[in-house]
Amino acid sequence: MDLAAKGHDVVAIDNYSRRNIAMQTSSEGLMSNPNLEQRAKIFKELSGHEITVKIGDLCNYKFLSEVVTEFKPDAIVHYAEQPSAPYSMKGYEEAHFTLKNNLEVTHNVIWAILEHAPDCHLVKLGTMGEYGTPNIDMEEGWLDIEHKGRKGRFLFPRQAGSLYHTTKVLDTDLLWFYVRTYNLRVTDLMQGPVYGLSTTESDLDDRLLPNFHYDDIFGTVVNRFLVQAVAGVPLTVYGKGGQIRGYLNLRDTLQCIDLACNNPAAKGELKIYNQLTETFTVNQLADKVQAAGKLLGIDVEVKSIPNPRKEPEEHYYNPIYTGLIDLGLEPNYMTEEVLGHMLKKILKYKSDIDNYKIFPRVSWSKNK
Ligand code: USQ
Repeated sequence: MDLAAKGHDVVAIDNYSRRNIAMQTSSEGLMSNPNLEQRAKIFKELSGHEITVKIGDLCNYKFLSEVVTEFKPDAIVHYAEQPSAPYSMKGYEEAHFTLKNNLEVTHNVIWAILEHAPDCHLVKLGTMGEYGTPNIDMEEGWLDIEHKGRKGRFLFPRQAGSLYHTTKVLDTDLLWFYVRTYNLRVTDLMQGPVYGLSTTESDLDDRLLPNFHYDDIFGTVVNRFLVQAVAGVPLTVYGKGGQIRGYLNLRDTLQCIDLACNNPAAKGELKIYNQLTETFTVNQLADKVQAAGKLLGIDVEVKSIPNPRKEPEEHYYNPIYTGLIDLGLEPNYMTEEVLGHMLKKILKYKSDIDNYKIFPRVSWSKNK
């Protein structure tokens, strides 16, 4: 919707994979969303902008080839992956699906570009989680190394903390291989956990709201904490709560996609940006949500629970994230006002909150 509103011709492809997984795992979002075709229709009625919708699976190379051949895109924004770390750690079936789906889709997108739209720029959603939590500064994708008196430039070392994050590491390797071998043009966005529940376009009508998850499978931590605050459930800090990540507002993800599309990589170039606007520990997030709640008269409790994940709970974390700012990103920071605005919106849907979805149902250690 954001790209269409900016005057681009947009085709949106979906196979409802996340909706299906959400249904199978009782992880549906707080607000029920009409399907993509209905949303495109609502958006057209309200804004006048047309979005072409294709329902199909990008693992089906024939389907993808037909869309790319017909549309001849200047850019493909590739979000078509199973995005949940907990889901990928649930058991064999979930791990296998995540690995197969994420790599196959990425490989198919690469080949559809090579065969049918060789000048097309691929904007690929990666994740900050590819780097893990190294004890050195996280550069934007690349690291200059001096070894035994010689120098070289390499992909920054990656050591992910879930199978989902590992598929993104494998994606990066695939992309880099095809970039240097077949002159593909790629921008890989290393995104941190996103929070937020509205954008300029979704503000037109609640039926255009993004999928707002607060469950342990698809919900990211800030969204989860805000719903927990409204539900009167103590905020679920995993372990010591010293885990640091780089966060960004949903609105800023749209800016980043726009900036990436408008500043395409050259042929044979892999651009990598660290996509975050500020870093916090989980404890700091809990404090922020507590403070925002207080302003609205909501008494928010915080409680550490055993960490279902295998991750360092106290660690060094210093990502570099100047690339997108240099291109013009204007961050929307996690202020009390922003969190308060979200809380007010969630309050409207308070009676729909299902506490069963809140507590962790997947452990990194016991389901393998
Ligand atoms: N956490 C809690 N309590 C909760 C939920 C999470 O303490 O109730 C902690 C987690 O243990 C973790 C941190 O908060 O240390 C962030 O967790 P998250 O669930 O918000 O994010 P994560 O699982 O890492 O994944 C999300 C997206 C994923 C994206 C990633 C960016 O689901 O698609 O790739 O954020 S990053 O984390 O930088 O890898």
